[in-house]
Amino acid sequence: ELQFPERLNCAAELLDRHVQEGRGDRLCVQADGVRWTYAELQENANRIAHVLTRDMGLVPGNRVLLCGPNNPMLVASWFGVVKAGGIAVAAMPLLRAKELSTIADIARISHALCDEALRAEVEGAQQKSATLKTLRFFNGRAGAANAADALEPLMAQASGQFQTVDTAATDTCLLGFTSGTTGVPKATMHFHRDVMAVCACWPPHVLRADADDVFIGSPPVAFTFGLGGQVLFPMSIGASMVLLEKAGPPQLADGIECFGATVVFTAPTSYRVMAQQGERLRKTRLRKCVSAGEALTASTRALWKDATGIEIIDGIGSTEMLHIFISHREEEARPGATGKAVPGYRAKVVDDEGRELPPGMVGKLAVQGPTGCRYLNDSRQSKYVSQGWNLTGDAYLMDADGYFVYQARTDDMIISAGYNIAAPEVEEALMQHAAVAECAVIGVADAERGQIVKAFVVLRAGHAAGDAMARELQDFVKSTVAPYKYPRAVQFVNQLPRTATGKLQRFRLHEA
Ligand code: 3SK
Repeated sequence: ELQFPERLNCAAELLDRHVQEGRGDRLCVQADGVRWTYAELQENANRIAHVLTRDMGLVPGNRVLLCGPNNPMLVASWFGVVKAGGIAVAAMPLLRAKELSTIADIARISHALCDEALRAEVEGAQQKSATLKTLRFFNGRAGAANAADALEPLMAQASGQFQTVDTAATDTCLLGFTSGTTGVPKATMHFHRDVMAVCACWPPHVLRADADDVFIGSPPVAFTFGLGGQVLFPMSIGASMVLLEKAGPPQLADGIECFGATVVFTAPTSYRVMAQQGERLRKTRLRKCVSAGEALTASTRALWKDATGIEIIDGIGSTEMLHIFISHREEEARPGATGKAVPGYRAKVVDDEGRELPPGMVGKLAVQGPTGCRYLNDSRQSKYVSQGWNLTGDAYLMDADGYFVYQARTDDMIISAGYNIAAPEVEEALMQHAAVAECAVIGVADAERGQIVKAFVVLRAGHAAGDAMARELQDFVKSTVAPYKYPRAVQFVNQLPRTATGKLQRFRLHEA
């Protein structure tokens, strides 16, 4: 059982503590043209905290929109807000004005610190929002840097010393928005103590990085996978982070090499593409590779291991739980399984009534631990938390050794003529075909079978869509998995609908 003092500010723990304990000159943040020590990040965060309280009228408990690609000023702003006792609400950098104003109104956001690159969308959001009033922009180039609402000139007039606000361990410090795979965004509240709890569970027990590690990754800091993996976890051990504004597979591979990164956080899709650069990556300092955000198939795990020699550390987390709750150490990897409950968490598979199912049976994943779902004013809370357990929306089975094996999202289980068919299993089968670049499988209504399996397929260059290819893929699936699972309908598409975090939006395929 984790114990935290009643008074706790996670920014004091993750940032101030290093400076106070003599580690201020250790490298903390790297990005293109930037190298900040812990003391420099603290000084920037302190100046921002002054601007927020002195110039922008922030009082503890106010919610602050943070908007920008992953860069040092975004991270300094996050710490500035939390040091000032505010609540950080980081938004995905690709969101448009309408989506930002929805978030602002759901979370009653009053202030915003945003990258100049996103000015138009943020100003558009302010016009639509009932609550968002006070904006400042950072990273303005040339003329914009002198604008009246530019952050840096105000920071230059502020002290680099700031007494971090004394907060309760149970005060909210961040609101994480779910990425909207189902449409309407939900805000999840997390306390200072939750931030420290996720730093105390998965990183020391599973990741086992050390202070000399250099963390890098692709998820935006606005996604709690990215916030934890690229900011909170390195800082909890005095290690350093590399922030990439663009982190597609080519930039991520370049970043790993150029910055000497040793720990990477990204999603399976990115590992599949980067595997083509295995020879080059074998010559870098990379030693730990974490995958989450979508299910890691056994074939992607094997592809990466063959290419780089590194066993991926798989995991599943959720914005509701803040970070990863099922995972495994690299030496305990079991291809096809996500792993076991992370120390500190408990997990089980339950039926529709919440009764625990025996090993081998597919049901709903239920999780309990030091973090959990607290939706802000949302009736969906009672759907996510039932009998004290968080129901993540994933269908899993637990094997006899306690490994959890992903089946599908609970809404991705296709029931066709009485057969339970997990969409990801059919996707994995299709992905083995040389012509398939990407695919997604859903169930669609069918008068005869209740539902049939339908595949949306993006073909690799050089392969032609058409009936002959559809038949070839159907026969191929029949030859690799139980024939009843084959896609009776195949639609060829140019791309699949994904959220800004790269998650497949299946509900949009149902509309296609
Ligand atoms: O597995 C995920 O998608 C996830 C979501 C939020 C935070 C962390 C993780 C790994």
